Amino acid sequence: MSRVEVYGASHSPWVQAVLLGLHYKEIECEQTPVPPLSILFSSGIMMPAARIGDAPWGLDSAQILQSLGYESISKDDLTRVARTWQGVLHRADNPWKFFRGFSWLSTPHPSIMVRALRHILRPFVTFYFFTIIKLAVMSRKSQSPTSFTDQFLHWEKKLQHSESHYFGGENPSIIDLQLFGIIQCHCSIPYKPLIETLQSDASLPKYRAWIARMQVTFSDYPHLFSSGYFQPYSAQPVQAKLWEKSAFWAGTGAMIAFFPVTLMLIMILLLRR
Ligand SMILES: N[C@@H](CCC(=O)N[C@@H](CS)C(=O)NCC(=O)O)C(=O)O
Repeated sequence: MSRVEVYGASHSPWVQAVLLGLHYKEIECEQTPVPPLSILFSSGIMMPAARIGDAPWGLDSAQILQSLGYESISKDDLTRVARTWQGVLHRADNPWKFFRGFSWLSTPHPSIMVRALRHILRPFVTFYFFTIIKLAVMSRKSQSPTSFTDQFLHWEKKLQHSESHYFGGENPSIIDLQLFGIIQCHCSIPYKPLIETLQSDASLPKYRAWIARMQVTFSDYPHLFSSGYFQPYSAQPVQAKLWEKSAFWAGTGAMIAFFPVTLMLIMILLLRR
């Protein structure tokens, strides 16, 4: 396989789906948490984006996974997967937890200068996502569901009528990768009531068993945030080093100090969406 580059942070469910898909197929990738300029000008902050060899950057996790060899899934399945994402909006309830969660993300790269620059710039992406999540919560469109269980029941029922290991049969499909990506997103900045629903709600036994199977399959995957919340428990992803976190907070401080500029850039990106 040619060189694969992925832009995106592992807090995003859709970036997770791509990283999980690459990991399952044992394809190495170079991941960057800040958008390369060519992406910033064409599609803004939208993640994931991926480039395989010399092909242009591609957007959309399902499309990217298809270009990696996964079979396409129906529109209906895509919509039903996306419904399990609703509670994720709670991640911005507590701004401190939100920013701290982003500060923990490590961004592997052999060059210390590149790593430092990424950590200094990453707070901008964090501010951007904080803003769009807050806007989504405010615009009643993406209201949080009253019950956190309902969004998973469709998939629970599917598992009750299936003997297979995965939704995809013998191998994970795009459905497995996206659903499990959403679980990783829930666990990366946990909203306690939601995680507790997934961990212990009596109507989701099969879904939990599927999570456990996925955890075994992806036991050596480096972005497994769910490992601390579901069986079989294992270590959480490696956090950024202290100096890297400090660079992140220095970048955050600079963006607060120049808040009018930060806000103007966020507005420009929001308006061209
Ligand atoms: N259907 C897309 C969804 C991608 C998406 O919504 N990404 C979010 C991050 S989780 C994003 O980058 N949003 C930025 C924006 O809307 O400007 C996929 O599967 O890749």
